[in-house]
Amino acid sequence: MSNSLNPPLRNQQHALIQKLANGIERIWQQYLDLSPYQVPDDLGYVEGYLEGERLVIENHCYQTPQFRKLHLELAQVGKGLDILHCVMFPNPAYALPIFGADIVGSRGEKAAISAAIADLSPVSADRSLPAVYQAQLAELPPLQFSQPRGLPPWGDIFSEFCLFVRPVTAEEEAVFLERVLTFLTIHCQIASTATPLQASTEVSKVLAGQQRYCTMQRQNDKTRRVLEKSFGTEWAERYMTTMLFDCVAV
Ligand code: BLA
Repeated sequence: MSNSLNPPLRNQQHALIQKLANGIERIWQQYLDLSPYQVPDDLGYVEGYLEGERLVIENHCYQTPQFRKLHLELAQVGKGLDILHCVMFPNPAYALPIFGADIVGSRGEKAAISAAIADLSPVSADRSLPAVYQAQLAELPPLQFSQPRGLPPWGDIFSEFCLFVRPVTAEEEAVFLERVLTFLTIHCQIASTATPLQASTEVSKVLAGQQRYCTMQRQNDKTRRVLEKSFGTEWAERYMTTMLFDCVAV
């Protein structure tokens, strides 16, 4: 993981983002057999300026036998807005949910996280999680946040365990962090012993579920607008379809 030895962006980001990024990579290394993943040409590290707002994006990608692509992205807009984006795309031969997380926050005097979301999202046709996930997630104690947030219309891809909040104290940030790392640990433990599907009809169903997830995520206008402001419409579309939410054809 040579690029995590010298992470220029990470060290400047909101503390919650730094902690989550480090925690994600630690758990990936602990449970998964990571290999390098070839990021599309020119999309590993990108900077854009278009409307005067500087956007810097740093991508960290890996693959494993169970995961087609592990993607951790750190981004910074202007001087103040920090973003963490993480998605684990399973190899479609494994009937595994999609782990996803997004944190959007500002730094400095008025440091605040406006959105913190994490989920293990189902991809099966009936939109339920595999029984082993359902059982382990249902065991976790329910959490209380003072400012829970409502999902946008495309958010029906998320599970009943989805955490979407505006954490307003250091304690709420810590509770969010801990729960996300618990989701991730459960996921990596289950995935690392999962067996692949044999029937191609089953694999096609998983792909269709992953495709639906990507189609819905690409409808996030808030993400799209940030990318468009610095890189333009075409680039934003390409980035959302090839880097953030790319999907193999069914
Ligand atoms: C919200 N995502 C947002 C917001 C911004 C971004 C600016 C609005 C913050 C707010 O409402 O307070 C921006 N997120 C980005 C950018 C990138 C990014 C620019 O990842 C990448 C360069 N988004 C994801 C993933 C999930 C996700 C994996 O990328 C969930 C697993 C969710 N982000 C998500 C949701 C919202 C959001 C649900 C709120 C959208 C809304 O309220 O309309």
